[in-house]
Amino acid sequence: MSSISKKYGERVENFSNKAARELLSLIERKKTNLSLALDVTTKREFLEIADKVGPYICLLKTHIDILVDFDQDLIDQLKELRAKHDFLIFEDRKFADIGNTVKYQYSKGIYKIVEWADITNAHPLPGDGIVSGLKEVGLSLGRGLLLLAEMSSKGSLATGAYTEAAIEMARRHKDFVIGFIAGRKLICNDDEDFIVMSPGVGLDASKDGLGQQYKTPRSVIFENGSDIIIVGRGIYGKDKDVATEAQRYRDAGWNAYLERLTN
Ligand code: BMP
Repeated sequence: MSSISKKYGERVENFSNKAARELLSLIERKKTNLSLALDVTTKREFLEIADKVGPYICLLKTHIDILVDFDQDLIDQLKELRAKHDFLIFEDRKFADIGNTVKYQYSKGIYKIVEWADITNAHPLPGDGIVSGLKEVGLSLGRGLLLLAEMSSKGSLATGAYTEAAIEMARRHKDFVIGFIAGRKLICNDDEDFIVMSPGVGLDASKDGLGQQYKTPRSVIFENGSDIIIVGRGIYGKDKDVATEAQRYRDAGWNAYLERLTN
């Protein structure tokens, strides 16, 4: 049976990677395929929103380098929220350099991403070395990697042969590459499984002023067969009650998945 008609929990056995197994189990147990893209720039806002939205998400997606007052205490508190609300952490670092460099960017510097992020991502652009470099530091800690096979922004060059090459790269590193950033299910074979996460999801807007393009949760999960919706400003935009909006996206994402299972 293709993963498209399987329950999240039934797919755990398709993965050897610890982060992938934990994520699929968590989605099944918590009944949410919503990931929050928490793009705010102060520690106070970051922790406040994470605490309010935590109950409704499977994955908290960070851009740790946009925080103006980043410190180790932020990471300690983020880990506490991770345990309190039962979610995993995805640092959307979009690595894009040679293997030797990304290895250090992943594990050293100020952020030491590999120490706290269950999942991170990379552009396949530099070739297989980028995956090998990240794998050297991440795999033994049980981390997982997503490849950016497509992007949600207008005019993205990640299409066609590039997307196909990203799929082939993932196949060569199945122990560490757990899936893709893409707008749709990319592989529908019965015998291989990758987790697809889709950004560019919104219920109220179709675009922002800077090239972002939005689809609805139903279009992404039910029509396109993706697994996780990534939502940012749709949840914490101006005048929004973040917990109410998070529940709205959680319900929309989960109902679209249930609709897919029964069709
Ligand atoms: P928003 O829902 O506010 O548009 O945020 C989308 C988030 O997903 C941002 O953090 C952005 O960096 C990320 N993202 C994206 O929008 N498109 C992509 O193709 C890949 C991304 O990581």
